[in-house]
Amino acid sequence: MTPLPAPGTPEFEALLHAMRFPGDTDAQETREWLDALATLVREGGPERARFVLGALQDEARRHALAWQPQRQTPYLNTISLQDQAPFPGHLEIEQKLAAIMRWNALAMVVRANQRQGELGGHIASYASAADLFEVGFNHFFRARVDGPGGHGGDLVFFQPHSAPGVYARAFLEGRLSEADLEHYRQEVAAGAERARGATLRGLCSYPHPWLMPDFWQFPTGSMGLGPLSAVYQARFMRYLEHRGLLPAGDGRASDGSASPPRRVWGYFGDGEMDEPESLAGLSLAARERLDNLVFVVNCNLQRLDGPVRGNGRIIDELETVFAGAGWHVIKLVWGSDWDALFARDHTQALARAFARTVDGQFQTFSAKDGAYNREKFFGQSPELEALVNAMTDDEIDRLHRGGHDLVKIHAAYAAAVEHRGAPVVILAKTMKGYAMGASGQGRMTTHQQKTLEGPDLLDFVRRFRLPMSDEDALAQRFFRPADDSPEMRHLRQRRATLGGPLPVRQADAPGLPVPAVEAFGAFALQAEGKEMSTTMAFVRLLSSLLKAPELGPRIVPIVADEARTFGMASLFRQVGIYAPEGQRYEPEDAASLMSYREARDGQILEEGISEAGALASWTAAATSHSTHGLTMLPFYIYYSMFGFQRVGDLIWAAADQRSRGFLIGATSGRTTLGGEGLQHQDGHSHLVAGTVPNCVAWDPGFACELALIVHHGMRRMLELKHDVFFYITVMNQNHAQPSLPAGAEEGVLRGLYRLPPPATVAAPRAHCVLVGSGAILHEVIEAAWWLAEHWQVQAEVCSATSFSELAREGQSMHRARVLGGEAGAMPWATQVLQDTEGPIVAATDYVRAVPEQLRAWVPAGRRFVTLGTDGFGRSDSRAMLREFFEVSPRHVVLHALQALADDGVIDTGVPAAARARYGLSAGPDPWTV
Ligand SMILES: Cc1ncc(C[n+]2csc(CCOP(=O)(O)OP(=O)(O)O)c2C)c(N)n1
Repeated sequence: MTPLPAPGTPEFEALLHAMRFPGDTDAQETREWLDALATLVREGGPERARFVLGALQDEARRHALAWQPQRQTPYLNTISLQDQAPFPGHLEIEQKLAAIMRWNALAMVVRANQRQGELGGHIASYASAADLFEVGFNHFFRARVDGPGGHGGDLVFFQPHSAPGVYARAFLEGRLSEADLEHYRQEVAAGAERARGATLRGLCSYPHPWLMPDFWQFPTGSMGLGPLSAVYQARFMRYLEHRGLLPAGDGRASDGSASPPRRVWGYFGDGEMDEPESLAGLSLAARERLDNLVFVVNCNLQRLDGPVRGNGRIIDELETVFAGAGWHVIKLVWGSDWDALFARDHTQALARAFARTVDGQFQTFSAKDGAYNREKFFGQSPELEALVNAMTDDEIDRLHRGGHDLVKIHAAYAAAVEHRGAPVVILAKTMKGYAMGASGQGRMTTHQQKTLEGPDLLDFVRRFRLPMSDEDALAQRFFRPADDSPEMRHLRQRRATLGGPLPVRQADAPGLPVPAVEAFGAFALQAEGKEMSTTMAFVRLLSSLLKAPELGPRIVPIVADEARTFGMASLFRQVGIYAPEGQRYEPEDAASLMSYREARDGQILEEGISEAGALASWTAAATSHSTHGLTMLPFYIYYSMFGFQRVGDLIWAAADQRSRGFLIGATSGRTTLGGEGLQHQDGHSHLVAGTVPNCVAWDPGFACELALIVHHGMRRMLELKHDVFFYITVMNQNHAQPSLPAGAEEGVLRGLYRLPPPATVAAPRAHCVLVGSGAILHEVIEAAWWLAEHWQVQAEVCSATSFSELAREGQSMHRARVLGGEAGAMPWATQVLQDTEGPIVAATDYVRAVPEQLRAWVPAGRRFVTLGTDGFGRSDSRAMLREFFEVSPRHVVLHALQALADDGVIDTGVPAAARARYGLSAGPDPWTV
């Protein structure tokens, strides 16, 4: 081995240069340029250096060099040792606290699985995230404090599989008991014990506000939704500030006292960043300069099956992606104990070795011991070897990654909160399964590991010097230091300084007064035959509600580039489109009454073509009562096909968060959107909506029904504060709108009511009932006429405003009866239908499974037939589509006659005659073609 030239000698410099710039054809010239830059930095300062580099870049463009600066920086910490903020905490105590959290979290999972092997749970994720969380808890996350000098509280999204760590902290804080921890993932059993008088609660697997409504704020269990939601929460916070509804987050509380700005912190996995939704909000966050947003990506280099980027480096990749989107990137790769190595690394051998090492290899290094690392990593070159000569294998083994070093983490967070003008991402390198011993740390299988062998448990306790007996360690006893111990005092003091414990979900926001329905919906209640579509009626209702004195400003209209489609363009002028920079151009249509008006305090959230973004915005507004203590009321109107089908998982998460607001599925149904065809025609959103427990779904056919339903929803959400949201479908077909029939209100709001008979037959040969909803209600009314005119059959028509609510009520009463509970009255559907006569035909613009929900509640002995639009949509006129799907009046009539014949009330020749008269015959089923 040739000895290295002495540092400082020209030979040494030449060697260094060759290593740094392999392939340099003129080292002398390169050196001159580098020296010039060094002089510029030294004499002109960084600002001047940046300016000159910008000028050079401009010049390079003029020469068409097609050169772009690399987004990727070396695999080193962004914050250098000299720029590192001093650590203000008590390092030793905080390290100990982190170890205790780790221990209790792992004990919780292991014990649950010892009790019942099927419960699952994760140890390795939190083992990697613990230090990242702890620095946040001890130094940054502010809790909500009301009153003068208070603080609105930070919003924190926790990585879902790390939930045990958050429970472990709440245990030390005295917010959860040992019995609670023992019921991790055993919520049902806990409920049973509580019913027997025990005071304990079950702990849900992942963050779920539905299941722990005073604890979790944001559900993150579905990978990708957390990052997207965090962006839109931060954006909604700004929206409220710009609209003057919340004090500005500029460090001043409303009473003028100093108060740090509120922030959104999001902790996400590096594997999770592969989800399209994880990246979907990045541009918006940068475009709107959301410097109230900090992402911490826990780069433990592994996901569930294996390495996130075995053959590459996820930190480099994410740096490029985030920086490209306009975020400020802070790489937190190496811990403090590497600082000494870097200081001695005159040849930059470490940086070069890192540049050669891919994540799959880094994972192996984390799983192996110090001897292996000495041989395989530091053994790569004499310079590297020399760096660790004086270190024992054990010391090499314990070299920290940046995400496990409280001091470095603190410095990264401190820099993040200081940064202005852009959101910040911290890419923190950690080890999956950190300190889980030989069978856990860095192992391919570590994600799903739920047990630790005895020796690993003992190693853990010794490594972190937890004051536990071997017996306690082997029995995985929970550990809680004495109340007056330095650790507990520190823990309490830190959280007290930051406003109290966290996470806490509050639901004490004052409600809002709901105007009387006549005040905003009189035009719909007394429509008297005026022509309009329910979409037009909705826009008119909304426009009127926006003017309501108290409620109006709290309404958040949301669209995803479809405002014109739904006739909402007039709102642009009326309330403006939210744009943090205002309007820096003269809109093309400035002279028009409906001109495109963007404003800093604009009220409409125009999300562009992003249903996921719009839904995330809707959720932020719909949860404002709990996240900001400020009740808001969002209305998001969209093509119904692009709702439950397209962003169903986001709606599920919104439901989990106890969202309150309106989702308006416009142009819904398979046949109201003539021309658009298969991808646009929604025949199933109502089926899915009915599966979301707190979603109340409605399919009104008339404007008067719509007005009542909107009013009812506002009363439930704003006055009664029910944790429900309304899904209402509206159509774009104009109809003569009737006034609300007398006495119909209760029926409209319970899901079914009888309309005044459309036609009366003097001496009917038979009776039947036609049930319709939404668009098909009008076909059914037409069918009632035909039945009277053509076949002397008296048909009664019922409007079903909500099949799912009828079914829910029926099921609830049935269950109570079977289980010997309160018998209750008869289900509403049964009550309404029992006063009618003859077979019942129910037709909708949705798959048959929607009206089928009524079958169980049809009075005994009554024939029940459903018609629907099962199958793929088509492009054609509405009338042709209704023929194709067999929900047109003649099909409804034929099915009613067939049902009467099957009941033996009329002759079987009658339906045959109807087939002949209407030209109907059997072809292939529409749902197969
Ligand atoms: C949408 C979705 N897909 C799949 C999963 C299942 N899943 C849970 S955790 C996980 C791996 C997470 O890896 P990473 O984000 O790197 O986090 P880590 O646990 O490694 O910190 C997967 C695939 C999920 N929860 N959500």
